[in-house]
Amino acid sequence: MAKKYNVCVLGATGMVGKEMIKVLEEQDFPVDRFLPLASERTAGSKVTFKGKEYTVEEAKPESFEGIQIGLFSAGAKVSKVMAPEAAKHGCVVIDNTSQFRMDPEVPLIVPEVNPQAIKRHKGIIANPNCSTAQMVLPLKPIYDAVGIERIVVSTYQATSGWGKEAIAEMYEQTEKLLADPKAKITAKYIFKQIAFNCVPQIDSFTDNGYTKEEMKMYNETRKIFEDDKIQVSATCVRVPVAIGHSEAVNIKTRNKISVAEVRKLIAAFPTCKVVDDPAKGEYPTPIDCAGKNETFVGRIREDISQENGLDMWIVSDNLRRGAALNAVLIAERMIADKLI
Ligand code: L14
Repeated sequence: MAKKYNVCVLGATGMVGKEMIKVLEEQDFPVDRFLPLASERTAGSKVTFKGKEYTVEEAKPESFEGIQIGLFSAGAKVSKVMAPEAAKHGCVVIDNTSQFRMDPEVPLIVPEVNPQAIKRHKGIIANPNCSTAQMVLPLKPIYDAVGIERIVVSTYQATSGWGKEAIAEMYEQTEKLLADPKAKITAKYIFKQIAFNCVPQIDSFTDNGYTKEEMKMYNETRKIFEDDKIQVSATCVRVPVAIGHSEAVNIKTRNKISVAEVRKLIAAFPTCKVVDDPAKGEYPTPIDCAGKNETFVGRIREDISQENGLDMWIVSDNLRRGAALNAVLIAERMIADKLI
């Protein structure tokens, strides 16, 4: 009999937490005991796992007794307190918040890209930022084949990244403006009006003029590729899309590679899919990618402005690829590699 594991999902009532539960079911993850946890605010609500209803319990240090795997997505502040507590109880935490990503003691993992780093964990493993995760996937085979010196990326990020309140805000503003184009809009969760607009700010600003989200892409890409020479300049933009982040990515490779070769490499890379047929008008959009596990790549072309330059368009379901699925794939990888 294959081994089964006691698994908790902390943040079980949030968008990513719910997605984690769905992905555990879909992947038929070997769950023995299932424990949904949340902060005090949403504890007591119900979730369903494999047809059975569970009451979400409030996370306390002793909640992790006997739990082997913890998928955390209840915010950085909760992870800061609870992840070390869980680790103390022998629970391996796969943390989806930004709390530990750049901690040198904590591996930052996209399982198809840097699985070798998982074994260095000391109880906590970090899931990267969603925009970074979907970008490094199709870039990995190019990186391995010809090297990448620099990445310039602009993101078009869905409102779900900022939580269910942000999605609701987008629809409310849209309805209000459809009813009355002159309606006064006051932004609440997203920094500016998001309906019929785009907002070049995700997370707060840092001293160098980049936002935290943009600096996450810089720092996390370098950590995942274990390469502090790779240069990354990101502009992260919120767009009125519910699910699915898109990215216009420009790279400069060390050696030359043809577009045909890039298409072949990405198509052969696990969980990546090339949707790229300009003659037929085929390329991925977030609507096509929502609910899917793959990272979709289109618009692959040679950059006419520089030597060894390539442009491409990368789209993925931010709640899945960038969060829930990545976490479950890390756990699966640990089982396959007998690390748990
Ligand atoms: O760092 O699209 O994990 O709002 C994930 C969602 C950052 C913001 C993270 C978004 C967050 C992102």
